[in-house]
Amino acid sequence: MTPEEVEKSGLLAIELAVTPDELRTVETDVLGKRSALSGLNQQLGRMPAEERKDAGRAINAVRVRLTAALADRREVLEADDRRRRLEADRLDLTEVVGAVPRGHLHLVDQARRQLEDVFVGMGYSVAEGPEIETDWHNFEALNMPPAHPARGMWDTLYVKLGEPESTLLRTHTSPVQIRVMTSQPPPIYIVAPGRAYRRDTPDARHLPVFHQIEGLVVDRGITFGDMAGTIEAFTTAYFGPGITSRLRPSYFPFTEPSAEFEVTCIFCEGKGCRVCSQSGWIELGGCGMVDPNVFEAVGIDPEEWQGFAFGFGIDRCAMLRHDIDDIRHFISNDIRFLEQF
Ligand code: 2NL
Repeated sequence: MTPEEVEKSGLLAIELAVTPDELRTVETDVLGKRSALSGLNQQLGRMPAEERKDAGRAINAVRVRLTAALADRREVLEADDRRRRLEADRLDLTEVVGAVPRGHLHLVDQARRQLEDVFVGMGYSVAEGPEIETDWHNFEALNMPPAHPARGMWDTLYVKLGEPESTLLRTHTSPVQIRVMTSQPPPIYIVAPGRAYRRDTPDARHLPVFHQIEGLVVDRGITFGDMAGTIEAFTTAYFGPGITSRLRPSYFPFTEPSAEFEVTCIFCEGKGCRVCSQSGWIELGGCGMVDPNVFEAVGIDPEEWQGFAFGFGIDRCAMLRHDIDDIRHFISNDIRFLEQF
């Protein structure tokens, strides 16, 4: 083979290699010890001296060009190879995977927070206390001595601890207010939201565990009018404009005078319907001026301080606002119900 032929076939082989691996084999074939090029070099020795120089230069030039061609081809093939690997490894960051599904607060907790917000907006603080209580905090301090007939208003769940019937699950959140009054001086503006317990058989309107929020104000010169205005303000803030409140006389051992408060029926907006028995009003909770006996029990002078208190069910509030017909939905753990709110 002539140097030109060696070059031509070498360049062709280089061009035909399609991977860096193949090119390495071609390199050995084209430039290695057993290559045609090396063969030409070996022939040099048998040449006449005057031809040897030119022939040697020609062979060397072929080696230089083949080496350059190999380097060029290697660069192209390695770039190709890199691009293919990157393409295969690429993370598609544009892929839409959707939001991670998140839960949310139970409707009763949402209602509790909204009610807290309404009262905090009126300058109240939120107070908390234990759910297991003493008879004194739950009953006696609230003007219900042992054997008082009013205790029959609550079906109490007792805890087997200490003297019989001395420890119980609180039947309302009033003991929280008793604790606040025995631990800090007036003026007091608080709401006490939380769980309360009664020995009830579950039905559409009752559960043995329910949620209550009670409010307590103790200050100088507090009147029944302040109470009515506070209840009116909270009703409109929570249920919306157009919903107002009214009071009707009632009885509680811990308030005197006492009242029940009602709100405009949210289903018929006061026109009268089946839900409100055509009255246009729905009963929500109770309220009244703190009985002087309660103040005496906690060591507050009823001549100097006056106050009002009120209480209502958080569950019932949420049921009214969202048209829920059975309190047991709240604890049935049916995700289809819970997800609606
Ligand atoms: C109702 C009625 C009421 C109170 C709760 C109260 C608390 C203290 C002193 C006096 Cl420490 N009163 N709380 C007063 C009147 C009514 O709740 O129907 N709740 C669901």
